[in-house]
Amino acid sequence: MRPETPLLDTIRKLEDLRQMDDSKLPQLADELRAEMIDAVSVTGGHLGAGLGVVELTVALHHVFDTPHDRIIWDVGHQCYPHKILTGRRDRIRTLRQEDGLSGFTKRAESEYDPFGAAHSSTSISAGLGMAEASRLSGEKRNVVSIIGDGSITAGMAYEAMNNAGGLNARQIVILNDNDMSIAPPTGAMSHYLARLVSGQTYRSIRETAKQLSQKLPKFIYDKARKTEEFARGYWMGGTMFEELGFYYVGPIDGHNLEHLLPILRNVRDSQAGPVLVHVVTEKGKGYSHAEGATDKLHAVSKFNVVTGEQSKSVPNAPSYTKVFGQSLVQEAHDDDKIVGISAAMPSGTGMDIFGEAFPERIYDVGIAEQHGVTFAAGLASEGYKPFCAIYSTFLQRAYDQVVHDVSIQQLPVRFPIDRAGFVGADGATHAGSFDIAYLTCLPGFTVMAAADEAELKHMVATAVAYDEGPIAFRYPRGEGVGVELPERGKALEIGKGRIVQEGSQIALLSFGTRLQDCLLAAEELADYGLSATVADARFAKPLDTELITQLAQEHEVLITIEEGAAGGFGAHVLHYLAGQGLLDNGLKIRTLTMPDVYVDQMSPAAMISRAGLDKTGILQSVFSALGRVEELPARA
Ligand SMILES: Cc1ncc(C[n+]2csc(CCOP(=O)(O)OP(=O)(O)O)c2C)c(N)n1
Repeated sequence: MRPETPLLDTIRKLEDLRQMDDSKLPQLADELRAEMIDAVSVTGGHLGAGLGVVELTVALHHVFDTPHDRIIWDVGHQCYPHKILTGRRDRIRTLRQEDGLSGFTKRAESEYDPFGAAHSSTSISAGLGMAEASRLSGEKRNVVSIIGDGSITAGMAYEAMNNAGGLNARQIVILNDNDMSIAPPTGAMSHYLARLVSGQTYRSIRETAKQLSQKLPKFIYDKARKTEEFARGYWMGGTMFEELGFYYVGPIDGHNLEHLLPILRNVRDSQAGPVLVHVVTEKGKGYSHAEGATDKLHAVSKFNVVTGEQSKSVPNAPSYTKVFGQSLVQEAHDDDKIVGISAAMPSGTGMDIFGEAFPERIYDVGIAEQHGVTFAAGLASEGYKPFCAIYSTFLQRAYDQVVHDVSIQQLPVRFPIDRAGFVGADGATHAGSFDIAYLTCLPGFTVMAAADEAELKHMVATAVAYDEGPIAFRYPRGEGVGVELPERGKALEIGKGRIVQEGSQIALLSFGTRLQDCLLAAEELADYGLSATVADARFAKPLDTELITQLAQEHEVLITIEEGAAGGFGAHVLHYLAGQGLLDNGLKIRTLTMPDVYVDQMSPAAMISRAGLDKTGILQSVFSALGRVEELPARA
């Protein structure tokens, strides 16, 4: 007997999926799940979330007329099954690779991705905009936003629901409740959802259909009867979603297509105002190694599908994240005013290390960066020393809180900024590009960058000791450079850099971890007979003006280098030099920064090299400043 063609292979376009009989969809879902596991095993990436929405993805594309109907995945980290079904199966093993598919939804990649994401909790707002656009233009379409129980902890989701309820917008929200964020979810909302799922107030199946027919304005009775036959979905009155003006349907089993399909059809055909379908799923569903893991394999490196074993690179040095967490624990033993704040990223920020040592002094506020920053400001106003640990990219969301609640009041909130600089496979949405620029423009803000892990330790100590105003210190993703760590960090003098190597003609002034490449470049410059001074600025604000003046006056060429967007450290150095007239004597100066483009996913090393922020890039700018660029060998 010939083996049957897998159903997944028969789907050339979405129309094939739409024509498929409902009875075949569970098998299709199984194949889709296997395909996704296999793909991620060779690329690495987000695994658990996608596995949890396989059936939901199949059901949505079967029921809705995408891309005319809009499907918006919140965060977008769960969209791999969606990518496989929407014409990207042949490229799915290029996920998160250079020139490959993005690990998130992306408008430029496919018409089936109507809205790009990667930062969370935007889907209801974007969906509402699309729903209103469709009402205004008269072009009738369904708009479905899928948001997780973690992502719905963010204020923005409620701002959107408040607006949608007020407008009585024709919008569908699917709450994908897997009782997990990256870490187990925290906060009252999570308890509330748990009560909805496990509460005693479920109504009977018959009542469910009856109530649906009462609540949905254009309820389709036949389909409701099917719902009654197939679905164990329930209707409950009085949820907070209803108070916000949504029709609430659920909770229903998000892995059971016999439940999902009739309810989605019903909602599609009978909807008038906003509807929220509460779907219960399991993160990591269908892959035992994910189901059994405490983090449900949220994100993985390449792995062996059979054993679940992930490939590990042998670290040469501890990660910056770990050095930060351990240093803070050391400091906190001596200072009981230190408290830690994380916005749903305890392990990513090293705050889990602090939390283990001081469970009473750690706050995981959920995906709520804005609240986290103002909450920290409140703590600081009462004399506490909050370390508000938020990645560079996610701190963007709390910018007004940083300015208005922290900076203007000069409150001593400490900002450890992890993932500062290029981050690699997560691409432009996750790059820590802007923090230097957006913090150094704020009056009275102290901004540091660690050149290596020992410096990071000193910066933690500096932040503990500094109580006069807000202070931030940035450090990159990944492991340190392998320098010896001091027993204990020592507070640095505010606004003072250091000369690492003395020279006479060329000055390389680094802010952050690019210092290592400056040292390599200086070594090579010596081969060309050029003597280089290498300095570590440590502070982008306040600037070490004495050091900068000296470098400008005593060298022919001055190069600044930072792993951040233009408008940051180099811009401030230039501004200072210009203001002092120190550019008037023919100083040759170059400011090396990230390029003025959003850099898509590739390895961090490739990003740095393309940006010209590696040794070769530094050499090239030195020689171009000297007008001797032809002396350099071309970049390999
Ligand atoms: C603004 C913002 N903060 C933090 C993150 C990091 N992050 C990515 S996924 C995630 C958890 C999302 O949980 P949930 O919405 O429940 O989705 P699940 O992964 O459980 O499917 C977090 C905190 C983010 N993407 N955006």
